[in-house]
Amino acid sequence: MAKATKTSRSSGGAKIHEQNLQRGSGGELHQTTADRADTMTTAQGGPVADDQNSLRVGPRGPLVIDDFHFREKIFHFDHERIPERVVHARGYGAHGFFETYKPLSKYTRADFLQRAGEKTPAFVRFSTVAGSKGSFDLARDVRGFAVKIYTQEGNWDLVGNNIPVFFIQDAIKFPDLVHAVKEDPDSAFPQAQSAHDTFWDFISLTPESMHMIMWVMSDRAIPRSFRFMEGFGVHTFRLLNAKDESTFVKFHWKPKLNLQSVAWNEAVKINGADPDYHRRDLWEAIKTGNFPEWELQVQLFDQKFADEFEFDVLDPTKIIPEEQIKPMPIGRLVLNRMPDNFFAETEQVAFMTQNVPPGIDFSNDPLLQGRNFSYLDTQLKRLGSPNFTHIPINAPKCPFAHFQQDGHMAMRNPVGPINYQPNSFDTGPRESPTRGFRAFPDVEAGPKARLRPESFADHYSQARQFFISQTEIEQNHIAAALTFELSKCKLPVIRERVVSHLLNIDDRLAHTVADNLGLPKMPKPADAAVPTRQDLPPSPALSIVENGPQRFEGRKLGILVTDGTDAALLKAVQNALKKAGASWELIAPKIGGITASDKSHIPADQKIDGGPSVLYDAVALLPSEAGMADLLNEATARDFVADAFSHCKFIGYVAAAQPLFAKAGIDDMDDGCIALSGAKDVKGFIETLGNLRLWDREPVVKME
Ligand code: HDE
Repeated sequence: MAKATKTSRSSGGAKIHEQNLQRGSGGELHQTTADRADTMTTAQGGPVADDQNSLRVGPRGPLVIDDFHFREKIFHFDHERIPERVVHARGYGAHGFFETYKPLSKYTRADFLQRAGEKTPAFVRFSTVAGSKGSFDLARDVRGFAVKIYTQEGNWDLVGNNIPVFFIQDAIKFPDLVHAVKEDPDSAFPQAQSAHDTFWDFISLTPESMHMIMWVMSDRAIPRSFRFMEGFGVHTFRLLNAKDESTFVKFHWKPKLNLQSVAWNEAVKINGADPDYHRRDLWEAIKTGNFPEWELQVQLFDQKFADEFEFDVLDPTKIIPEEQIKPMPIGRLVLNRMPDNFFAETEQVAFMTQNVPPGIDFSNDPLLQGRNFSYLDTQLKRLGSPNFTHIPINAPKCPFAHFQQDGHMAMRNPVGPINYQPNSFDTGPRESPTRGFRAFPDVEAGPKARLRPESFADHYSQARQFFISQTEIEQNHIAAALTFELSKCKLPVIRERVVSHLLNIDDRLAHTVADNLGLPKMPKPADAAVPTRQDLPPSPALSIVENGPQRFEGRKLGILVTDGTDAALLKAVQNALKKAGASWELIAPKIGGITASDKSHIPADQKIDGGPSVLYDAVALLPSEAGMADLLNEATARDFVADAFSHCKFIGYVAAAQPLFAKAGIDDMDDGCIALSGAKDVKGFIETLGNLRLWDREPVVKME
């Protein structure tokens, strides 16, 4: 029989006596004999003597049920998860502030928009829509762009996306759309992707989705980073001033660092190399003090414009082109702090379209109205109590007072006997007709029926306008994305039906896709309730390439180094990047780093197979001759260069690196391959990187 012992074993096998344990600075476990102020306790506050061994009968006997510490610990662990969001499950948030540029009193009485320079705390959560919480970041998908601004008149939640239109015109279709795009109920796949039958079946039977489809098949759906994408409130809202006069408004967030997306071939590889690519990007930017920033711009218009506009301003599948109403900047959003705890803040944050301060009101957009109904339910389901507003991330940061009470997890409870009003005791809060929220007193009348307005009937004209607003490169990407997605559909009828819609958008696009799919014969154009307008002019604001940055600021260079790398050149590149507000990573054959030409030891950020070039906006190859000889036979080194070239990236290189191009199958080194013969070449190289890609190379490499 084994003897009972008063000792336990740590994972390293060392014997540790029944005493408090402490971690040393190197992580080693120390034994301490003194009692500590921070003694571990149970959730009830009882001090814990042993957190390593459960209570049992004899050393090899059964556990006993009066081990309340074990029971409580495991019970709590078993309940750590809350339901993930039905949509937008994978997300990442950050704190910051909104700063008002100038008083907007003419249009709104919203308090936080009255004083120039006023800063209001904010929290933002970016997300993908279709994938579950643990899915990868670079799915082809819409990105959520949900902003909570903690105003002195309550929280304003602008729960938007990075695409200004939506798939459907009526909220009642939302469950169908989401069921269709998410994994099939029997197989439970595919995860986080739209390239499958059920999604395209639904889409092909829902012509109102065609405008959105153009956006989702464009590079907008594979952004390089949250920092380089726009955000949109999507719906038309109202602003109401002190006289309750209404102005219609559409909200847009414009990234200070301009727009940038990756290519599909990159996205696929990034998902393998770093599934947390977008999270890491935001984390690193904020942690290194490079605070992402967006300008809030508004498109303002009155009833007269709404009546005269080609489309219905209540239709969420339509935009108002920026060339038609120029967006006006009204403030900026800066993200400057990561949450201390992901669960407490990012997972528990509860956005609701219903959260508007006095001075911001809804329009009758049926999608917005449906959302206003939905978001409260979802929070109750997910957070489990009507008291989810007591959680710090959701609580208003202004004084608040009401008579709501009790319920699960009630943290703020009325004091004293009065929990109603009116009351005779002059106790507790009262309504304020002047300060309080007032809805726009619109006059509504009509038959009570399930209707879709005629003014929502044009499903193709703006889809066409989006397509013709793209550069040729971007148009090719749309055709390639459609081809890729439809090639994953097993049912030929679905492919044909989608092409029949494309015929109503752009003839050349439809034929290219049909040809790429190997469609046996061209289908007839889909029946359209309204013929596609051919007269809508291109809107340059819709192209990413036309609205890209002119500088490398905020971007990252991947620098390949080996033992013997020219230390002076490396320093020059690093200094120039610092000056340009850009960052870099050093990629080396071993993670331990390299010994540079000046014999200095330089640690690496990535071993070469952990730092493929898809993770960087551009690359520099700075190996020594000896280092290159070793790398030449490594597949990862060849891929590093081959991918950078195929993705139209700029490649700086020293003479020693030249053989790698041939090994990577690149015979024709073009203008995007820039020789770095010494520090004098560095300035020009970094300036060129501002173009991000050498688009002229596209026809050669066909990176779509
Ligand atoms: Fe959402 N949406 N949605 N949505 N949505 C949710 O709320 C819903 C729609 C958007 O980071 C859910 O808290 C309906 C459009 C974002 O926490 C849920 C309809 C737009 C987020 C919900 C829509 C959005 C959500 C799931 C059809 C862009 C993530 C979890 C009318 C303007 C917020 C949750 C975050 C989340 C319902 C359509 C944006 C189920 C019924 C259009 C950014 O309530």
